[in-house]
Amino acid sequence: MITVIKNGTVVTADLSWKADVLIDKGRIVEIGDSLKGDEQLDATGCYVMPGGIDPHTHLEMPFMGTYSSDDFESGTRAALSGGTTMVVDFALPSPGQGLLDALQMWDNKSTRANCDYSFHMAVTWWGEQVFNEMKTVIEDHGITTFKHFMAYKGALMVNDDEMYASFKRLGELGGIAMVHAENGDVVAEMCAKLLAEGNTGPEAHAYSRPPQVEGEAANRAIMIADMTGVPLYIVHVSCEEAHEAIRRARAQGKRVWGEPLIQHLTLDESEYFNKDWDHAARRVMSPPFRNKQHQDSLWAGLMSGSLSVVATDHCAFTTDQKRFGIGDFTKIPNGTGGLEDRMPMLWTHGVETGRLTPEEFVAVTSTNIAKILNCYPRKGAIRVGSDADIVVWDPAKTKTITAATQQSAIDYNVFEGHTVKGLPRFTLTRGHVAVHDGEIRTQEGHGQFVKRAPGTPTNKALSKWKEITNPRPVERTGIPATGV
Ligand code: DUC
Ligand code: ZN
Ligand code: ZN
Ligand code: ZN
Repeated sequence: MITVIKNGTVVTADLSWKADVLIDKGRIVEIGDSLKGDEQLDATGCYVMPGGIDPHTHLEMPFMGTYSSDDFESGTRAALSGGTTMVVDFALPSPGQGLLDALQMWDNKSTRANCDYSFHMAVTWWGEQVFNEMKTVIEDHGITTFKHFMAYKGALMVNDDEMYASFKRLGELGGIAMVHAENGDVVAEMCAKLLAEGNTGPEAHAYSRPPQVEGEAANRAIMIADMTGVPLYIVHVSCEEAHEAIRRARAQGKRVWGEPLIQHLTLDESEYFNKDWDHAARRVMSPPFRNKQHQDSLWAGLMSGSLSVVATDHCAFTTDQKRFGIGDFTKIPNGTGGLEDRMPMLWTHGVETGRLTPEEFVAVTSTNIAKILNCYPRKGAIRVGSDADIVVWDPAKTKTITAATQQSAIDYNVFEGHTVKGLPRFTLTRGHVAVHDGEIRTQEGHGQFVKRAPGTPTNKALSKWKEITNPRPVERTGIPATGV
């Protein structure tokens, strides 16, 4: 069956023009005027854009004594409902577990996906097995991006020696290093002090992770990436301190990308104060929500290009799961959802406000991500030959976000009560119409794994460190005898 999207305006990261789009066997086969197909989707008044790619999700992830509650089925259904057609989830070995073993677990879970997906790998410990398996993961499995937790001490955190060794290996293999940038040692100290002083509520989570711990870690990771020649992607950039480090690095020619989340762009720290316990705990995530100045910094980063993409870090826990932390904020599972709302919230607060053009919206929600992760133009493009992962976006459609009608499996929504303008009329995943004018028609298991090749970007612009990495002993005479 040949599908045609008629009468819309195609919007890519470069330009917009009126055209019909013809789809056959899951791919875009023609873009032009007056095209005909067996199935016709009316895009009058709509933008025809590359489907969103969420580069950062945690579906059915074992974490903080429980599992995140959206799995690959509900998570990708939520994604498609909101115009996102690909997710990139983190395969997370527990410390001591092999990378390939963890990958097998993620392969098993992901068979239920409704849309295409890829994986990043997490490096939660370091040793010969990880060193060896990295090569297999990159070259045989097409997973080229490896995240390092600089926080979660005693659990997922890696130390600087481990991070240095891992970055070096990734640099040699053509991979990309990613970091969760927070100084885990300092966070652990602050948590212990806050608890000892009787600060047990969810607001103490925010006190325990100030912007400085994020800025410090971002700077440290940038320097280690520079020394090892590996490109660096910093996840969930939430504050000016981390953004400043990224701006400076990029201005110096370093290959560093920053990823803010839709939550940090639109919600602020007031969510933790003067609210009931459940309200605040449901918004506990790391890094925490910040004040308006930090939000302004993140928006400025998207507008100027110093921040490259927008993600969700979708990691959804129910209210009952959040209540594990009553009496001790350090036991509240960290994480918030956003997969269904990222595109409408960014359109509403970005494009409707005039901060972003529709083309820039496409860049930060899709095209830039596909390019950085090396799956462009199969993904992130409206182009002949590309996968027909498409969202037909109705800029006039509005709704008020509520958990009552969401696809996510949890019992609340951090954007509850927010009105959005700009929503999908149709979402297509490899040609299959998964959202049809508000009706969800997803197919469990339709999603396929997207393999990615290593090697395109490098972080080798600077030469200074290389001089130091070629150490030569100094020829000397007159060395004093030892032991005298
Ligand atoms: N932060 C969260 O809030 N949840 C999952 C992991 C993370 O880094
Ligand atoms: Zn993180
Ligand atoms: Zn995350
Ligand atoms: Zn179909």
